[in-house]
Amino acid sequence: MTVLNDPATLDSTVRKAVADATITDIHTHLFPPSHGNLLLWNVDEMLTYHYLVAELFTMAPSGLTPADFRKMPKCRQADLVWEHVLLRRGALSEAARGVVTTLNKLGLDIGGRDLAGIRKWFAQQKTESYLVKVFELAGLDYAVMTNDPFQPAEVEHWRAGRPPHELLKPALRIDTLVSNWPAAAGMMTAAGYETAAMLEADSFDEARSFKEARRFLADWAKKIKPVYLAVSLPSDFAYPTDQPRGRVLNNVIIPAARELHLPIAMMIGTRRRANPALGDGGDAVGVADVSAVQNICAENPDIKFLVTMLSRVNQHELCVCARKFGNLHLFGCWWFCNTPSIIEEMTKMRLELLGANFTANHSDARVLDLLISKWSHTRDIVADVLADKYRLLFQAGWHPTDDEVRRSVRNLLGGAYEEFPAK
Ligand code: FIX
Ligand code: ZN
Repeated sequence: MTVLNDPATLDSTVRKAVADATITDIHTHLFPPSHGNLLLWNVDEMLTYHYLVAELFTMAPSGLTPADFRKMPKCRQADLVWEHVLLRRGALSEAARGVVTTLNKLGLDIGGRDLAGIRKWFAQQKTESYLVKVFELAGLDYAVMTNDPFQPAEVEHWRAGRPPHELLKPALRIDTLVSNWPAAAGMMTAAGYETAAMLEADSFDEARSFKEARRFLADWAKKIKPVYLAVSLPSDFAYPTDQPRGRVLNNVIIPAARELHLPIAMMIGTRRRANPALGDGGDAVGVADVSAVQNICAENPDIKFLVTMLSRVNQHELCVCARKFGNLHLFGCWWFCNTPSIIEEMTKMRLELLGANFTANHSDARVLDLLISKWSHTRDIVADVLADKYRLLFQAGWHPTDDEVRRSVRNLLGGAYEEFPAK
């Protein structure tokens, strides 16, 4: 343990601690290689990431429709993004820079703009060893997946009962159960659980359906061993509420979390399908009501909630809310907030209001390779923000030790998340 007695050493120690820190990525959409083509990787997958497809349609030739685009082979889709978003408009968006950073850190000559050569390099990679290489370059110990028991393509892979992958931990995603009961009931019934298609408040059928839905979650938890239950919620999410969503939360999700000793991750603020033609890229953001988070935390003090919100507007109120509830852990700069200016602002504000007791970011990566750029960009911002906070602390008279610095850095990048369930 060394006390850092001069500002220059403190600055370099902070920056090195962030650069060297092992990161735990607590929310992604990645899959193990055993899930076959559900694991997306390579340059064409990066170029057709839905963030970039949405950008393409803000600048594409007017004759190109999303429906025509979807019918094209992936490499043709990637060509269009490459041409319009990167070459013609100069790759200035965060999503475009992500592809550039990733290729550069993989050692490819992106400056040469040789897409054919880059494709050749990817064609030579083998999935398993490439996955390990990407995790090493990004500096991750493991990433948490999004595993949806209501997606038949995913269920099929879990049925095969293959051993877990050491770099990827499961999270049980329950959006359908929470927000589309009729669809969830149909699938649970088909899988042998006695769930009525329509909910009728306080009826015998409802009580039995909820019991069966809890059994469904318990069976899935046993099968995949998730680290948390996860749900995304729209910007009009309210709690408490008599709506079916409120009854499912109170009678299925919260009791299941209690029984299974699992935190509930809530990602709040979507406006799904604002432009359905764009698929995943067609979702938008709305300002949500933080009192829903406050109420759910207050009413369920024994349940741990991991929360992120999509609207920048909600971030300050959410930080204040997290100061009031030890069962609330803030994580990530979600989706449209995962841009340098907003990550910087959110990380500063969270540090000022919460200390090093939140998770600065998650990647949300759907394409494996993008772990590299998403974490490289986040590391740079966290290093700048922390270096400045430590400078001010030093000026105030506190001389941190190198151990203290490393501990705070790790807390922001996965340590606080790992400690949260046991708190
Ligand atoms: O709901 C979610 O988990 C979102 O992160 C995704 O649905 C979204 O499409 C995404 O990829 C955001 O980064
Ligand atoms: Zn996500």
